[in-house]
Amino acid sequence: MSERIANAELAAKVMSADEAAEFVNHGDKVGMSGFTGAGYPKALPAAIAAKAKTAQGAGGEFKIDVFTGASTADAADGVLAEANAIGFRTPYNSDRTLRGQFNQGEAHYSDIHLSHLGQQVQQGFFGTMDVAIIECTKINEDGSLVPSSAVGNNVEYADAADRIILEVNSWQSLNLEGMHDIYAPEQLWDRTPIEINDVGDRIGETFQRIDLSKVVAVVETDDADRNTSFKEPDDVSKQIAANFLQFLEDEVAAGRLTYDNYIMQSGVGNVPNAVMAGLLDSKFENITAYTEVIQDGMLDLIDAGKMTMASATSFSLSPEYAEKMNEKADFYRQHIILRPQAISNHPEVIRRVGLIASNGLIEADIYGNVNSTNVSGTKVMNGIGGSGDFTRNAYISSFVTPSVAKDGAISCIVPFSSHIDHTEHDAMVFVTEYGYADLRGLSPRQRAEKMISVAHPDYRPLLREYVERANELGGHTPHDLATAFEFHTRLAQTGTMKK
Ligand code: 0RQ
Repeated sequence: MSERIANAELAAKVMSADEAAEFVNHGDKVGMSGFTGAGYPKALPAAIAAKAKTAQGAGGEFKIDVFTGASTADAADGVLAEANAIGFRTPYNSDRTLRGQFNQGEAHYSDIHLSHLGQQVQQGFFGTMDVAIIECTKINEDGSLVPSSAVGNNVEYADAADRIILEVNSWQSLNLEGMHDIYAPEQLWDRTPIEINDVGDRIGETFQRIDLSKVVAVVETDDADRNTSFKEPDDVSKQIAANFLQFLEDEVAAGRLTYDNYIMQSGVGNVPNAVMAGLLDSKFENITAYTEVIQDGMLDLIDAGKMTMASATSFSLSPEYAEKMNEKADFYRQHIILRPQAISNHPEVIRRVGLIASNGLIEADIYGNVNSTNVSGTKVMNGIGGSGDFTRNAYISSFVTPSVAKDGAISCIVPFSSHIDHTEHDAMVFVTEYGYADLRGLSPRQRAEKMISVAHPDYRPLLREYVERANELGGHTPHDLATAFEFHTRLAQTGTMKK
Protein backbone atom coordinates (compact mmCIF):
# COMPACT_ATOMS: atom_id res chain seq x y z
CA MET A 1 0.00 0.00 0.00
CA SER A 2 1.36 3.43 -0.84
CA GLU A 3 2.20 5.98 1.86
CA ARG A 4 -0.53 8.21 0.45
CA ILE A 5 -3.32 5.61 0.52
CA ALA A 6 -3.16 4.01 3.95
CA ASN A 7 -6.66 2.51 3.97
CA ALA A 8 -6.89 -1.03 2.59
CA GLU A 9 -10.53 -0.78 1.47
CA LEU A 10 -9.83 2.35 -0.56
CA ALA A 11 -6.45 1.12 -1.81
CA ALA A 12 -8.37 -1.71 -3.47
CA LYS A 13 -10.34 0.86 -5.44
CA VAL A 14 -7.36 2.45 -7.19
CA MET A 15 -7.95 2.60 -10.94
CA SER A 16 -7.20 4.79 -13.96
CA ALA A 17 -9.00 8.08 -14.53
CA ASP A 18 -10.68 6.60 -17.63
CA GLU A 19 -12.04 3.71 -15.58
CA ALA A 20 -13.22 6.09 -12.84
CA ALA A 21 -14.96 8.30 -15.44
CA GLU A 22 -17.30 5.35 -16.11
CA PHE A 23 -18.99 6.27 -12.85
CA VAL A 24 -19.95 9.68 -14.28
CA ASN A 25 -22.99 9.73 -16.54
CA HIS A 26 -24.70 12.19 -18.84
CA GLY A 27 -26.91 14.54 -16.81
CA ASP A 28 -25.08 13.93 -13.53
CA LYS A 29 -24.64 16.67 -10.98
CA VAL A 30 -20.97 16.59 -10.09
CA GLY A 31 -19.50 18.37 -7.07
CA MET A 32 -15.79 18.98 -7.52
CA SER A 33 -13.06 20.18 -5.24
CA GLY A 34 -11.14 23.26 -6.35
CA PHE A 35 -10.91 26.93 -5.49
CA THR A 36 -9.01 29.67 -7.40
CA GLY A 37 -6.76 27.28 -9.24
CA ALA A 38 -5.92 25.11 -6.25
CA GLY A 39 -7.05 21.66 -5.14
CA TYR A 40 -9.15 20.84 -8.22
CA PRO A 41 -9.19 17.28 -9.63
CA LYS A 42 -6.36 16.94 -12.12
CA ALA A 43 -7.30 13.73 -13.99
CA LEU A 44 -11.04 13.09 -13.95
CA PRO A 45 -12.14 16.21 -15.86
CA ALA A 46 -10.03 15.25 -18.91
CA ALA A 47 -11.31 11.68 -18.72
CA ILE A 48 -14.92 12.89 -18.50
CA ALA A 49 -14.28 15.31 -21.40
CA ALA A 50 -12.95 12.42 -23.51
CA LYS A 51 -16.03 10.37 -22.65
CA ALA A 52 -18.25 13.32 -23.64
CA LYS A 53 -16.48 13.71 -26.98
CA THR A 54 -16.88 10.01 -27.72
CA ALA A 55 -20.58 10.12 -26.87
CA GLN A 56 -21.15 13.31 -28.87
CA GLY A 57 -19.14 11.88 -31.80
CA ALA A 58 -21.50 8.92 -31.88
CA GLY A 59 -24.46 11.30 -32.11
CA GLY A 60 -25.32 11.10 -28.42
CA GLU A 61 -25.51 13.74 -25.75
CA PHE A 62 -23.14 14.15 -22.83
CA LYS A 63 -23.17 17.07 -20.44
CA ILE A 64 -22.77 17.29 -16.69
CA ASP A 65 -23.64 19.97 -14.14
CA VAL A 66 -20.50 21.14 -12.37
CA PHE A 67 -20.39 22.51 -8.82
CA THR A 68 -17.04 23.58 -7.38
CA GLY A 69 -15.59 25.78 -4.65
CA ALA A 70 -14.70 28.62 -7.04
CA SER A 71 -12.61 28.87 -10.23
CA THR A 72 -10.49 25.87 -11.22
CA ALA A 73 -8.07 25.58 -14.16
CA ASP A 74 -7.59 24.51 -17.77
CA ALA A 75 -7.28 20.93 -16.56
CA ALA A 76 -10.77 21.07 -15.03
CA ASP A 77 -13.20 23.74 -16.31
CA GLY A 78 -11.05 24.26 -19.40
CA VAL A 79 -11.09 20.70 -20.77
CA LEU A 80 -14.75 20.19 -19.94
CA ALA A 81 -15.76 23.49 -21.60
CA GLU A 82 -13.66 22.67 -24.65
CA ALA A 83 -15.58 19.38 -24.97
CA ASN A 84 -18.93 21.19 -24.56
CA ALA A 85 -19.50 18.93 -21.60
CA ILE A 86 -20.86 21.44 -19.08
CA GLY A 87 -24.60 22.04 -19.04
CA PHE A 88 -24.76 24.04 -15.80
CA ARG A 89 -22.06 25.54 -13.64
CA THR A 90 -21.88 27.25 -10.24
CA PRO A 91 -20.59 29.19 -8.24
CA TYR A 92 -17.59 31.11 -9.77
CA ASN A 93 -15.72 30.70 -13.02
CA SER A 94 -12.74 32.36 -14.64
CA ASP A 95 -12.36 30.04 -17.66
CA ARG A 96 -12.67 32.08 -20.86
CA THR A 97 -14.21 29.32 -23.01
CA LEU A 98 -16.85 28.56 -20.42
CA ARG A 99 -17.53 32.28 -19.89
CA GLY A 100 -18.15 32.54 -23.65
CA GLN A 101 -20.61 29.65 -23.45
CA PHE A 102 -22.51 31.37 -20.61
CA ASN A 103 -22.67 34.61 -22.55
CA GLN A 104 -23.88 32.83 -25.70
CA GLY A 105 -26.54 30.99 -23.71
CA GLU A 106 -24.90 27.65 -24.56
CA ALA A 107 -24.30 26.71 -20.93
CA HIS A 108 -26.14 27.85 -17.82
CA TYR A 109 -24.45 29.59 -14.93
CA SER A 110 -25.83 30.49 -11.51
CA ASP A 111 -23.85 33.10 -9.60
CA ILE A 112 -24.13 32.27 -5.90
CA HIS A 113 -22.39 33.66 -2.81
CA LEU A 114 -19.53 31.30 -2.00
CA SER A 115 -20.61 30.83 1.60
CA HIS A 116 -24.14 29.84 0.57
CA LEU A 117 -23.65 27.10 -1.96
CA GLY A 118 -22.68 24.17 0.28
CA GLN A 119 -25.79 24.54 2.40
CA GLN A 120 -27.98 24.96 -0.68
CA VAL A 121 -26.62 21.70 -2.11
CA GLN A 122 -27.14 19.88 1.17
CA GLN A 123 -30.70 21.19 1.43
CA GLY A 124 -31.47 19.86 -2.04
CA PHE A 125 -31.96 23.20 -3.81
CA PHE A 126 -30.34 21.64 -6.91
CA GLY A 127 -31.81 18.15 -6.59
CA THR A 128 -29.62 15.14 -5.88
CA MET A 129 -25.85 15.39 -6.12
CA ASP A 130 -24.73 12.31 -8.05
CA VAL A 131 -20.96 12.36 -7.77
CA ALA A 132 -18.33 14.17 -5.69
CA ILE A 133 -14.81 14.27 -7.17
CA ILE A 134 -12.42 15.36 -4.47
CA GLU A 135 -8.66 15.88 -4.58
CA CYS A 136 -6.80 15.09 -1.37
CA THR A 137 -3.19 14.92 -0.18
CA LYS A 138 -3.50 11.57 1.54
CA ILE A 139 -5.99 8.92 2.65
CA ASN A 140 -5.44 8.00 6.31
CA GLU A 141 -5.62 4.45 7.67
CA ASP A 142 -9.19 4.99 8.84
CA GLY A 143 -10.21 6.29 5.40
CA SER A 144 -10.40 9.94 6.41
CA LEU A 145 -8.81 12.47 4.05
CA VAL A 146 -6.01 14.96 4.47
CA PRO A 147 -7.31 17.75 2.22
CA SER A 148 -5.05 19.43 -0.33
CA SER A 149 -4.49 23.08 -1.22
CA ALA A 150 -8.19 24.00 -1.14
CA VAL A 151 -11.08 22.87 1.04
CA GLY A 152 -13.93 24.64 -0.72
CA ASN A 153 -17.23 22.75 -0.56
CA ASN A 154 -15.62 19.31 -0.23
CA VAL A 155 -17.44 18.46 2.99
CA GLU A 156 -20.88 19.32 1.62
CA TYR A 157 -20.29 17.63 -1.76
CA ALA A 158 -18.99 14.38 -0.24
CA ASP A 159 -21.88 14.46 2.20
CA ALA A 160 -24.57 15.08 -0.43
CA ALA A 161 -23.28 12.87 -3.27
CA ASP A 162 -24.36 9.31 -3.98
CA ARG A 163 -20.88 8.34 -5.22
CA ILE A 164 -17.42 9.65 -4.32
CA ILE A 165 -14.30 9.58 -6.52
CA LEU A 166 -11.05 10.52 -4.81
CA GLU A 167 -7.94 11.87 -6.49
CA VAL A 168 -4.82 11.48 -4.35
CA ASN A 169 -2.27 14.01 -5.59
CA SER A 170 1.32 13.30 -4.58
CA TRP A 171 2.42 16.78 -5.78
CA GLN A 172 0.74 18.19 -2.66
CA SER A 173 3.05 18.36 0.34
CA LEU A 174 2.42 15.79 3.09
CA ASN A 175 3.27 18.63 5.47
CA LEU A 176 -0.09 20.22 4.68
CA GLU A 177 -1.42 17.77 7.25
CA GLY A 178 -2.41 19.82 10.28
CA MET A 179 -3.08 23.04 8.35
CA HIS A 180 -6.78 22.34 7.82
CA ASP A 181 -9.64 22.90 10.22
CA ILE A 182 -12.58 20.90 8.98
CA TYR A 183 -15.80 21.85 10.68
CA ALA A 184 -19.35 21.51 9.49
CA PRO A 185 -22.15 23.45 11.16
CA GLU A 186 -25.02 21.33 12.42
CA GLN A 187 -27.79 20.77 9.94
CA LEU A 188 -30.78 23.10 9.93
CA TRP A 189 -32.65 23.69 12.26
CA ASP A 190 -30.30 22.68 15.05
CA ARG A 191 -27.59 25.23 14.58
CA THR A 192 -25.39 26.58 17.36
CA PRO A 193 -22.91 29.48 17.19
CA ILE A 194 -19.68 28.97 15.26
CA GLU A 195 -17.12 29.40 18.02
CA ILE A 196 -14.44 31.24 16.09
CA ASN A 197 -13.71 34.37 18.12
CA ASP A 198 -10.24 35.03 16.75
CA VAL A 199 -8.88 34.48 13.26
CA GLY A 200 -6.59 31.67 14.51
CA ASP A 201 -9.20 29.68 16.44
CA ARG A 202 -9.51 26.02 15.48
CA ILE A 203 -12.88 24.37 16.03
CA GLY A 204 -12.77 21.25 13.85
CA GLU A 205 -10.53 18.36 12.80
CA THR A 206 -7.43 18.35 10.61
CA PHE A 207 -8.97 15.76 8.30
CA GLN A 208 -12.24 15.18 6.44
CA ARG A 209 -14.36 12.19 7.38
CA ILE A 210 -16.26 10.58 4.52
CA ASP A 211 -18.65 7.67 4.11
CA LEU A 212 -16.29 5.00 2.76
CA SER A 213 -19.14 2.96 1.36
CA LYS A 214 -19.82 5.71 -1.18
CA VAL A 215 -16.29 5.70 -2.62
CA VAL A 216 -16.37 4.06 -6.06
CA ALA A 217 -12.88 4.93 -7.30
CA VAL A 218 -9.50 6.25 -6.21
CA VAL A 219 -7.19 7.80 -8.81
CA GLU A 220 -3.53 8.69 -8.25
CA THR A 221 -2.16 11.93 -9.70
CA ASP A 222 1.06 13.92 -9.46
CA ASP A 223 0.25 17.34 -10.90
CA ALA A 224 0.86 20.92 -9.83
CA ASP A 225 -1.97 23.33 -9.15
CA ARG A 226 -2.68 25.99 -11.80
CA ASN A 227 -0.56 28.63 -10.10
CA THR A 228 -0.67 31.60 -12.43
CA SER A 229 2.04 34.18 -11.85
CA PHE A 230 1.09 37.71 -10.98
CA LYS A 231 2.32 40.50 -13.23
CA GLU A 232 4.69 42.99 -11.65
CA PRO A 233 2.32 45.67 -10.35
CA ASP A 234 2.13 48.60 -12.80
CA ASP A 235 2.16 52.26 -11.74
CA VAL A 236 -1.63 52.46 -11.49
CA SER A 237 -1.81 49.38 -9.22
CA LYS A 238 0.98 50.80 -7.06
CA GLN A 239 -0.85 54.13 -6.74
CA ILE A 240 -4.13 52.41 -5.82
CA ALA A 241 -2.26 50.39 -3.21
CA ALA A 242 -0.63 53.56 -1.85
CA ASN A 243 -4.04 55.21 -1.58
CA PHE A 244 -5.46 52.17 0.20
CA LEU A 245 -2.60 52.28 2.70
CA GLN A 246 -3.24 55.99 3.20
CA PHE A 247 -6.85 55.13 3.98
CA LEU A 248 -5.65 52.66 6.64
CA GLU A 249 -3.30 55.30 8.09
CA ASP A 250 -6.19 57.78 8.21
CA GLU A 251 -8.33 55.23 10.03
CA VAL A 252 -5.58 54.95 12.65
CA ALA A 253 -5.42 58.74 12.91
CA ALA A 254 -9.21 58.83 13.37
CA GLY A 255 -9.01 56.28 16.19
CA ARG A 256 -11.00 53.61 14.33
CA LEU A 257 -8.05 51.25 13.82
CA THR A 258 -4.73 50.61 15.57
CA TYR A 259 -1.44 49.51 14.08
CA ASP A 260 -1.84 46.04 15.59
CA ASN A 261 -5.48 45.19 14.94
CA TYR A 262 -5.75 45.25 11.18
CA ILE A 263 -7.66 42.15 10.07
CA MET A 264 -7.68 41.94 6.31
CA GLN A 265 -9.85 40.30 3.70
CA SER A 266 -8.46 40.68 0.26
CA GLY A 267 -9.57 39.75 -3.25
CA VAL A 268 -6.90 38.33 -5.55
CA GLY A 269 -4.86 40.21 -8.14
CA ASN A 270 -2.18 42.80 -8.68
CA VAL A 271 -3.62 45.58 -6.53
CA PRO A 272 -4.01 43.35 -3.44
CA ASN A 273 -0.46 42.06 -3.92
CA ALA A 274 0.80 45.66 -4.22
CA VAL A 275 -1.09 46.49 -0.98
CA MET A 276 0.66 43.60 0.75
CA ALA A 277 4.04 44.72 -0.55
CA GLY A 278 3.26 48.18 0.90
CA LEU A 279 2.29 46.66 4.25
CA LEU A 280 5.77 45.10 4.51
CA ASP A 281 7.25 48.59 4.97
CA SER A 282 4.36 50.00 7.00
CA LYS A 283 3.85 50.53 10.73
CA PHE A 284 1.19 47.79 10.81
CA GLU A 285 2.19 44.76 12.92
CA ASN A 286 0.44 41.54 14.01
CA ILE A 287 -1.70 41.67 10.88
CA THR A 288 -4.15 38.81 10.51
CA ALA A 289 -6.35 37.77 7.62
CA TYR A 290 -9.84 36.30 7.65
CA THR A 291 -10.16 35.85 3.95
CA GLU A 292 -10.80 33.21 1.29
CA VAL A 293 -7.45 32.83 -0.49
CA ILE A 294 -3.80 32.86 0.57
CA GLN A 295 -1.74 34.89 -1.89
CA ASP A 296 1.99 35.43 -2.44
CA GLY A 297 1.95 38.73 -0.55
CA MET A 298 0.60 37.01 2.56
CA LEU A 299 3.49 34.53 2.59
CA ASP A 300 5.87 37.50 2.38
CA LEU A 301 4.10 39.14 5.33
CA ILE A 302 4.28 35.86 7.31
CA ASP A 303 7.99 35.45 6.45
CA ALA A 304 8.65 39.02 7.63
CA GLY A 305 6.83 38.37 10.92
CA LYS A 306 4.25 41.05 10.03
CA MET A 307 1.33 38.66 9.61
CA THR A 308 0.74 36.27 12.47
CA MET A 309 -2.26 34.29 11.23
CA ALA A 310 -4.23 33.86 8.02
CA SER A 311 -7.49 31.96 7.71
CA ALA A 312 -8.73 31.03 4.23
CA THR A 313 -10.15 28.16 2.21
CA SER A 314 -7.44 27.84 -0.45
CA PHE A 315 -4.14 28.99 -1.89
CA SER A 316 -3.81 31.18 -4.93
CA LEU A 317 -0.04 31.21 -5.31
CA SER A 318 2.41 31.78 -8.16
CA PRO A 319 4.52 28.74 -9.19
CA GLU A 320 7.52 29.95 -7.15
CA TYR A 321 5.40 30.53 -4.06
CA ALA A 322 3.59 27.19 -4.46
CA GLU A 323 7.04 25.58 -4.51
CA LYS A 324 7.94 27.51 -1.35
CA MET A 325 4.70 26.36 0.28
CA ASN A 326 5.47 22.75 -0.55
CA GLU A 327 8.97 23.09 0.94
CA LYS A 328 7.95 24.99 4.08
CA ALA A 329 4.39 23.78 4.74
CA ASP A 330 5.41 22.64 8.24
CA PHE A 331 6.33 26.26 9.04
CA TYR A 332 3.36 27.88 7.28
CA ARG A 333 0.84 25.62 8.98
CA GLN A 334 1.62 27.43 12.23
CA HIS A 335 0.35 30.61 10.58
CA ILE A 336 -2.30 29.42 8.13
CA ILE A 337 -5.62 27.65 8.61
CA LEU A 338 -7.57 26.30 5.63
CA ARG A 339 -11.28 25.94 6.36
CA PRO A 340 -14.39 24.95 4.39
CA GLN A 341 -15.58 27.97 2.41
CA ALA A 342 -18.84 27.97 4.38
CA ILE A 343 -16.67 28.90 7.39
CA SER A 344 -13.90 31.00 5.79
CA ASN A 345 -16.67 33.19 4.36
CA HIS A 346 -19.24 32.84 7.11
CA PRO A 347 -21.17 36.06 7.77
CA GLU A 348 -21.39 35.35 11.51
CA VAL A 349 -17.62 35.08 11.91
CA ILE A 350 -16.85 37.93 9.51
CA ARG A 351 -19.10 40.25 11.50
CA ARG A 352 -17.61 39.09 14.80
CA VAL A 353 -13.91 39.47 13.99
CA GLY A 354 -14.34 42.96 12.51
CA LEU A 355 -12.31 42.85 9.32
CA ILE A 356 -11.62 45.37 6.59
CA ALA A 357 -12.76 43.91 3.27
CA SER A 358 -11.11 44.91 0.02
CA ASN A 359 -12.28 43.63 -3.36
CA GLY A 360 -12.10 44.50 -7.05
CA LEU A 361 -15.03 45.68 -9.17
CA ILE A 362 -16.12 46.14 -12.75
CA GLU A 363 -17.91 49.42 -12.14
CA ALA A 364 -19.44 51.47 -9.36
CA ASP A 365 -21.95 54.25 -9.65
CA ILE A 366 -21.95 57.74 -8.22
CA TYR A 367 -24.04 56.60 -5.25
CA GLY A 368 -21.87 53.58 -4.40
CA ASN A 369 -23.73 50.67 -5.98
CA VAL A 370 -21.22 48.09 -7.22
CA ASN A 371 -21.19 45.83 -10.25
CA SER A 372 -18.62 43.05 -9.71
CA THR A 373 -19.88 40.62 -12.28
CA ASN A 374 -21.54 41.74 -15.51
CA VAL A 375 -19.78 43.85 -18.15
CA SER A 376 -22.22 46.46 -19.48
CA GLY A 377 -24.87 44.78 -17.38
CA THR A 378 -25.13 41.69 -19.55
CA LYS A 379 -21.89 39.75 -20.09
CA VAL A 380 -20.76 37.84 -17.05
CA MET A 381 -17.08 38.06 -16.14
CA ASN A 382 -16.28 35.69 -13.24
CA GLY A 383 -19.00 35.91 -10.64
CA ILE A 384 -19.60 37.47 -7.25
CA GLY A 385 -17.20 35.07 -5.52
CA GLY A 386 -16.83 35.89 -1.86
CA SER A 387 -17.18 39.62 -2.34
CA GLY A 388 -20.79 39.65 -1.12
CA ASP A 389 -20.04 37.48 1.91
CA PHE A 390 -17.35 39.93 2.99
CA THR A 391 -18.71 43.29 1.83
CA ARG A 392 -22.04 42.93 3.57
CA ASN A 393 -20.55 41.81 6.87
CA ALA A 394 -17.22 43.63 7.13
CA TYR A 395 -16.39 46.23 9.76
CA ILE A 396 -15.35 48.42 6.84
CA SER A 397 -15.98 47.35 3.25
CA SER A 398 -13.79 48.76 0.51
CA PHE A 399 -13.35 48.37 -3.22
CA VAL A 400 -10.12 48.91 -5.13
CA THR A 401 -10.18 49.64 -8.87
CA PRO A 402 -8.42 51.53 -11.63
CA SER A 403 -10.55 54.53 -12.59
CA VAL A 404 -10.76 53.32 -16.20
CA ALA A 405 -10.63 50.05 -18.16
CA LYS A 406 -9.70 49.20 -21.77
CA ASP A 407 -7.16 52.00 -22.23
CA GLY A 408 -9.53 54.65 -20.97
CA ALA A 409 -12.49 53.77 -23.22
CA ILE A 410 -14.46 52.67 -20.16
CA SER A 411 -14.97 54.62 -16.93
CA CYS A 412 -15.23 52.36 -13.90
CA ILE A 413 -17.34 55.05 -12.24
CA VAL A 414 -20.64 55.54 -14.04
CA PRO A 415 -23.94 57.33 -13.41
CA PHE A 416 -25.84 54.10 -12.73
CA SER A 417 -24.28 50.65 -12.36
CA SER A 418 -25.57 48.48 -15.17
CA HIS A 419 -25.82 45.50 -12.80
CA ILE A 420 -25.70 45.63 -9.00
CA ASP A 421 -24.05 43.04 -6.78
CA HIS A 422 -23.32 45.22 -3.75
CA THR A 423 -25.68 48.02 -2.89
CA GLU A 424 -24.97 51.52 -1.59
CA HIS A 425 -26.01 50.18 1.82
CA ASP A 426 -23.06 47.80 1.96
CA ALA A 427 -20.20 49.50 0.10
CA MET A 428 -18.32 52.07 2.17
CA VAL A 429 -14.98 53.08 0.68
CA PHE A 430 -13.79 53.23 -2.96
CA VAL A 431 -10.12 53.47 -3.83
CA THR A 432 -8.74 54.40 -7.26
CA GLU A 433 -5.38 55.78 -8.39
CA TYR A 434 -6.82 59.25 -7.72
CA GLY A 435 -7.48 58.73 -4.02
CA TYR A 436 -10.24 57.25 -1.93
CA ALA A 437 -13.90 58.13 -1.57
CA ASP A 438 -15.18 57.49 1.92
CA LEU A 439 -18.96 57.29 1.63
CA ARG A 440 -19.66 56.45 5.26
CA GLY A 441 -22.27 58.66 6.81
CA LEU A 442 -23.06 60.52 3.61
CA SER A 443 -26.33 61.10 1.79
CA PRO A 444 -26.59 60.11 -1.89
CA ARG A 445 -25.98 63.69 -3.11
CA GLN A 446 -22.87 63.94 -0.89
CA ARG A 447 -21.66 60.54 -2.06
CA ALA A 448 -21.84 61.57 -5.71
CA GLU A 449 -19.33 64.38 -5.05
CA LYS A 450 -16.90 61.97 -3.41
CA MET A 451 -17.21 59.36 -6.13
CA ILE A 452 -16.61 61.90 -8.89
CA SER A 453 -13.46 63.08 -7.10
CA VAL A 454 -11.83 59.64 -7.60
CA ALA A 455 -13.06 59.15 -11.18
CA HIS A 456 -10.64 59.64 -14.07
CA PRO A 457 -10.28 63.37 -14.92
CA ASP A 458 -11.50 62.64 -18.47
CA TYR A 459 -14.83 61.47 -17.07
CA ARG A 460 -15.37 63.93 -14.22
CA PRO A 461 -17.06 66.61 -16.41
CA LEU A 462 -19.41 64.00 -17.93
CA LEU A 463 -20.33 62.70 -14.49
CA ARG A 464 -20.88 66.26 -13.18
CA GLU A 465 -23.07 67.03 -16.19
CA TYR A 466 -25.17 63.98 -15.37
CA VAL A 467 -25.44 64.83 -11.68
CA GLU A 468 -26.58 68.37 -12.45
CA ARG A 469 -29.23 67.08 -14.83
CA ALA A 470 -30.39 64.49 -12.29
CA ASN A 471 -30.43 67.00 -9.41
CA GLU A 472 -32.71 69.25 -11.41
CA LEU A 473 -35.21 66.43 -11.59
CA GLY A 474 -35.00 66.09 -7.82
CA GLY A 475 -35.30 63.12 -5.54
CA HIS A 476 -33.30 61.72 -2.65
CA THR A 477 -31.20 59.63 -5.04
CA PRO A 478 -31.41 61.86 -8.11
CA HIS A 479 -31.46 60.12 -11.48
CA ASP A 480 -32.39 61.02 -15.00
CA LEU A 481 -33.68 57.59 -15.94
CA ALA A 482 -33.79 58.43 -19.64
CA THR A 483 -29.99 58.90 -19.72
CA ALA A 484 -28.82 56.95 -16.67
CA PHE A 485 -27.13 54.37 -18.90
CA GLU A 486 -25.79 56.82 -21.46
CA PHE A 487 -22.17 55.87 -20.67
CA HIS A 488 -23.01 52.27 -21.56
CA THR A 489 -25.12 53.01 -24.62
CA ARG A 490 -22.41 55.34 -25.95
CA LEU A 491 -19.82 52.60 -25.38
CA ALA A 492 -21.96 50.15 -27.33
CA GLN A 493 -22.47 52.63 -30.18
CA THR A 494 -19.02 54.25 -30.43
CA GLY A 495 -16.58 51.98 -28.60
CA THR A 496 -15.96 54.51 -25.84
CA MET A 497 -17.84 56.07 -22.93
CA LYS A 498 -16.23 59.41 -23.82
CA LYS A 499 -18.27 62.03 -25.70
O1 0RQ B 1 -9.95 42.60 -18.71
O2 0RQ B 1 -8.89 40.40 -18.52
O3 0RQ B 1 -9.48 41.35 -20.75
O4 0RQ B 1 -7.61 42.36 -19.37
O5 0RQ B 1 -11.85 43.10 -16.36
O6 0RQ B 1 -9.83 43.70 -14.57
O7 0RQ B 1 -8.62 45.67 -13.63
O8 0RQ B 1 -7.36 43.50 -14.13
O9 0RQ B 1 -8.99 43.76 -12.20
O10 0RQ B 1 -8.33 41.32 -12.02
O11 0RQ B 1 -9.21 42.68 -10.04
O12 0RQ B 1 -10.71 41.96 -11.90
C1 0RQ B 1 -14.22 42.57 -10.86
C2 0RQ B 1 -13.35 41.04 -12.61
C3 0RQ B 1 -11.84 42.72 -11.53
C4 0RQ B 1 -12.61 40.75 -10.20
C5 0RQ B 1 -13.02 41.77 -11.32
C6 0RQ B 1 -11.87 44.17 -17.31
C7 0RQ B 1 -10.41 44.56 -17.42
C8 0RQ B 1 -9.75 43.20 -17.43
C9 0RQ B 1 -9.97 42.39 -15.04
P1 0RQ B 1 -8.90 41.61 -19.39
P2 0RQ B 1 -8.60 44.18 -13.68
P3 0RQ B 1 -9.21 42.37 -11.49
C10 0RQ B 1 -12.53 37.49 -3.45
C11 0RQ B 1 -13.52 38.44 -3.94
C12 0RQ B 1 -15.62 39.47 -8.23
C13 0RQ B 1 -15.27 38.42 -7.22
C14 0RQ B 1 -14.62 38.95 -6.00
C15 0RQ B 1 -13.74 39.83 -9.80
C16 0RQ B 1 -10.59 42.43 -16.43
O13 0RQ B 1 -12.15 41.46 -9.07
O14 0RQ B 1 -13.99 38.83 -10.46
O15 0RQ B 1 -14.54 40.15 -5.74
N1 0RQ B 1 -14.45 40.18 -8.70
N2 0RQ B 1 -14.14 38.05 -5.18
O16 0RQ B 1 -10.17 45.30 -18.59
C17 0RQ B 1 -15.37 46.17 -19.03
C18 0RQ B 1 -15.42 47.46 -17.08
C19 0RQ B 1 -14.27 46.76 -16.63
C20 0RQ B 1 -13.76 45.76 -17.45
C21 0RQ B 1 -12.56 45.88 -15.62
N3 0RQ B 1 -15.96 48.43 -16.34
N4 0RQ B 1 -15.92 47.13 -18.28
N5 0RQ B 1 -14.30 45.45 -18.65
N6 0RQ B 1 -12.69 45.25 -16.79
N7 0RQ B 1 -13.51 46.82 -15.50
C22 0RQ B 1 -11.73 36.72 -4.51
C23 0RQ B 1 -12.44 35.48 -4.97
O17 0RQ B 1 -13.62 35.37 -4.91
C24 0RQ B 1 -11.66 34.40 -5.47
